[in-house]
Amino acid sequence: MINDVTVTRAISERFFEKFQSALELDTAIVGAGPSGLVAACYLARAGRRVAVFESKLSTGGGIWGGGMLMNEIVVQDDALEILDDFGIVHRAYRDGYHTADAVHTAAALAYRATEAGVIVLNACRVEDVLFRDGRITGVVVLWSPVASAGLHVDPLSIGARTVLDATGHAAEVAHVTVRKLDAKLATETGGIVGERSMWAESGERAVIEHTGEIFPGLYAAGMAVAAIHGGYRMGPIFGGMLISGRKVSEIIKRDLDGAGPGAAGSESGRKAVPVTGSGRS
Ligand code: 48H
Repeated sequence: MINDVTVTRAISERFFEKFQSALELDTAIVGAGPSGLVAACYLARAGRRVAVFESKLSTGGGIWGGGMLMNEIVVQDDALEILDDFGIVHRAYRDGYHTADAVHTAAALAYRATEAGVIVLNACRVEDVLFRDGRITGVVVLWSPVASAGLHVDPLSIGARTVLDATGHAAEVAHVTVRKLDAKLATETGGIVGERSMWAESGERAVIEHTGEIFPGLYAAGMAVAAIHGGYRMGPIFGGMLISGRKVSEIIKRDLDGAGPGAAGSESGRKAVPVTGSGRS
């Protein structure tokens, strides 16, 4: 016999267990695209407490549609070990080029990340950051349907020792950090340089190279890196996104352990210039 109220009780109790365990994190990841899910999975496998906040209902970001809605993705040699690590089936195409089914890839990334213990809060939009003593110390969230309905509802705060902007082309966390805190980022100009046109070879290289901390406590991976640092776009080749996700997980792990230049929880400012004032976010 099924009791309808028990179903409601089960969902609400289990959901709030999950939500409560996401209130104080080692890493808050904004965006459940390929770079965010790969970073989340490796951090969780290394024992870190990680949650991913995704404004859409589905995870996977830009993977599902492959290129122009042809649902295959291309991956280069360097990223094959990540595909293998996630159990993603791939096929050799020509020298150095491999393909994978986009739906299978999106599903496998979400499966492996959640299997590793990553909490995913979907339909949950990050609209602001927490800022204390010169560092980003968390994110401010609101349910996406509430945000898009324009309801006057206050958001809630999530504490995190490190925050990852994996929001893709929009680089939303970096934008809010610059806009609201007058922050100087660790970029060539100190601001958000803006994404350039299509040039896959250069774009992939630059995304991987510039993946890392952009402001104390705030890191960027994936397409957000191209937007922040002024890299070229690369179309539906996804190796750079996966490698960028893995690279940022290594950097964050090092910083959480206190071994890196931007040691999480410390006040070191790395290349970024801390904003003045005591914080107003
Ligand atoms: C919560 C948010 C918010 C927010 C956005 O776009 P993505 O797939 O990101 P990446 O960087 O992992 O992968 C990029 C890739 O998909 C791509 O677009 C490529 C390779 N393009 C090349 C080209 O030339 O165009 O995923 C980002 C995710 C999405 O699911 C968004 O919904 C989500 O972030 N998101 N989630 N709060 N404020 N903003």
